[in-house]
Amino acid sequence: MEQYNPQKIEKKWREKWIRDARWQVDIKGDKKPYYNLMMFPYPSAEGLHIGNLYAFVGSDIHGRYMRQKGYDVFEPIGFDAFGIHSENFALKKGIHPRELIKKSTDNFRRQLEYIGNIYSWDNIINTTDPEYYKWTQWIFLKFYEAGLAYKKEAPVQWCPSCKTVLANEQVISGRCERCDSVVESKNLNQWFLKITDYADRLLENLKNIDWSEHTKIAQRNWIGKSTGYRIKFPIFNSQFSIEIFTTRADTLFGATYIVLSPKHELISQLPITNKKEIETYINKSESKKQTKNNEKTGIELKGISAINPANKEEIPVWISDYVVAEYGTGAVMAVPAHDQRDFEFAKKYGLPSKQVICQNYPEKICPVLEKAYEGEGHLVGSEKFNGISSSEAREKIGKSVGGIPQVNYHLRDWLISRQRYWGPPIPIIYCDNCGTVPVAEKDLPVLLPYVENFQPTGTDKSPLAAVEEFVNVKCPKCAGRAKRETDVSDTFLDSSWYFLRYPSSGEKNIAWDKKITERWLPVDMYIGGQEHAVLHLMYARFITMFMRDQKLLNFEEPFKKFRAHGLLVKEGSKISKSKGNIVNPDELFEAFGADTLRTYLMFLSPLAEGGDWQDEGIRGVHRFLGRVWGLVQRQTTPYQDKSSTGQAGKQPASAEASAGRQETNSKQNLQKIKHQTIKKVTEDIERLHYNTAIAAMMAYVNALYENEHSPEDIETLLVLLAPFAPHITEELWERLGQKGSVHDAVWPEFDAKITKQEIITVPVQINGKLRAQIEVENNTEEGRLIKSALESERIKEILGDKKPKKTIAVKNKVVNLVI
Ligand code: ANZ
Ligand code: ZN
Repeated sequence: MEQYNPQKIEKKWREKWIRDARWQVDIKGDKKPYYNLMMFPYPSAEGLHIGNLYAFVGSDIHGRYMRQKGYDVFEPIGFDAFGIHSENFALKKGIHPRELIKKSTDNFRRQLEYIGNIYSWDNIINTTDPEYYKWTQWIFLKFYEAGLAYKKEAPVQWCPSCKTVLANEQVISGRCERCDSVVESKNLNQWFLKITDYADRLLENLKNIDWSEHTKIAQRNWIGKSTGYRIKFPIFNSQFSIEIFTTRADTLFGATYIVLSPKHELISQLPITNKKEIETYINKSESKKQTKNNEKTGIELKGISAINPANKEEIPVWISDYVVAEYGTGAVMAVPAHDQRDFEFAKKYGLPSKQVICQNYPEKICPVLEKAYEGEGHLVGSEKFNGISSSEAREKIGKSVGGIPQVNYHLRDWLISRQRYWGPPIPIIYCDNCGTVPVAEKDLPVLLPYVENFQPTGTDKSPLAAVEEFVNVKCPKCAGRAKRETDVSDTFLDSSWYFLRYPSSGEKNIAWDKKITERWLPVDMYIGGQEHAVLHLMYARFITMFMRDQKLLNFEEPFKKFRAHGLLVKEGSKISKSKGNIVNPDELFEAFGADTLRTYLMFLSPLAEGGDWQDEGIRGVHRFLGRVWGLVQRQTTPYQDKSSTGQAGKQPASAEASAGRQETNSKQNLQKIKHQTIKKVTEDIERLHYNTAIAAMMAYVNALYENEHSPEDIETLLVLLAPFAPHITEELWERLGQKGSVHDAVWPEFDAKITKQEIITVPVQINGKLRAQIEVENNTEEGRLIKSALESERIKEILGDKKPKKTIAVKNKVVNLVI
């Protein structure tokens, strides 16, 4: 019998599929468009990470399934090739990023072709291609024209070793994600996009999109809407007052001191008596590196006091860097009894605390607090508000002191400028006469010049600032001497709109074609990493909403459905070079073939949970595909051959009399298993539980070996398995003499009458005595049997709170409990 040789058959189909542009959709003509998107990779020089493949295959199986369900599935791929990853790597290797990227993308493409996904290769994009970043710059201009792109001085996180500004997510516990240096704070002039204008819409729309719940929660938290009051605390004996923002106006009577951010502008104006000390503290806190240590420090502003507007008491004023300058009003009223940060601060500096919320009110005995009580309750120590519930008191107290209702968001404007080389230049020109002038659309792209020296300068200027031919330009307005902006935009901008470009990737004169976009977008299914739950997905939603407002799109949510996949790890730890546990896809293609790799990756666990790679495990899946191969071999080779394999089909002569009956039984049994398999595989693919879908197909293959079967029974298997193992199934389909392709075969339906589970009765014994009967589905697993037994009312009654010492179950027969 011919052995399963994945290298041979995969090569044959791979080459044919590339030659025929097999998976290319007809962008302008397809009738049942389905846009299946996966997060595009950053093409690293090391080649595709096995974790990329995990995600891509997970997405591809969904795409292939939808294809077999009759949709025209558009599954594009591209390269997110600008940015600091590529640039830093280029610096390390001393190779220009442009050369490096060329090599990396070629290698990536080769590997991506190997894996056998249904990519529409004609629509490939690369963010470093001027044909692409021309439109990234155009998007910036749209924001600029709308007044939503602006420049301001802002404190940024600065890595002294990478000599660059870092985005928040590049800072892990105060250190640079890449080089582990302690991050510093620095004031630089930066470009921002005004995403905060969209905060409420970004929040509200979450209700109407079908996304993984934890992704929505992450978005909600990032937006961080909070409602409260702005309340003024007059400074005793002066014309000044300090305005604070609080979400807990109900605790106003418990405010025992005020804390300002060290950057608060009032500090310099107040009649403070310890100015020197204060200055020292402020300087220290400004230069202080952000460290993991979050011990709060502070200092009192001597010579002044504030008046609590609720009870007119005089209270001290402090400064501390636990109060963020950019949030609320940059000042807080401290309520140590009901806010843990204030509690710790008060304890450290011996400041007073007063309890005003009591959690067990009617008794009127409030427990002494060992830490802040942050929950709800009823008011005490609050004069005429005593006894009111805390939720009700917020508004009553807030209003009584003239507080102004205020909604705040934690969301900040999006900082998009980078003082680096490897990105699209921001299309702005500075003219002495005309000021800031945007580059005209017809002059796009502003090409990124090829420079030998792309090293970061270590100053607040990008390497582009040293390129005279780039910097010096004529002003588009007055034709006078002017200079270009030398910052480039961040990669998050590149990736915030790539899905809009894919279907229109061939369009020269427009970012996206209206008709094409209406046909394919919004994206039907987006699968990607949970690590992008916040920034990338938020930015993509923002861009889409903005473009809708510009009347350039007719929808405002880009991704109808989003599912986060889990991480692939190896024996429990992250797969990384530094851990020395790299899994090299090329070696696996070589040893087992793409089909085995695909199926094994998906066999590990449900896609959302991520998987734990075990080197040994892949062999089992390889054997499974070998068995599928063997089935067709038996089918297509003459009868005598079959018996020599010693498998089904062999009939001992003495059993001839009962053979007929057995055969019908066997056939009925197989039909049932077949329909159950169709049902299981279909439902599991829909919820991305590919692992159990594969397990069901394994069981079905066993059943095919054990039971009399027809060629159609094998065909069903091939159609179900096709999304997982596209090459072997295509080969076997052909060998079964089928016309056409297994990938065009319609997804099978199951017969609900056949799949219906039979209910049986199983006795439950306690210490060997029959005590109850439970009704369960035929073939219920042992674990489930025991669970059902323990849940039965009768057994619960007998056991009381006793726990059985031992539980034994025999499938379809009996449950035994020993107490
Ligand atoms: C008094 C109080 C009493 C507070 C209490 C909480 C509990 P969110 O939900 O994040 O909006 N706060 C206000 N501005 C701040 C700033 N610039 N830096 C640090 N903290 C600030 O939180 C709002 C709460 O955080 C506010 O309500 C304020 O403390 C604090 F029992 O006011 B609260
Ligand atoms: Zn000018």
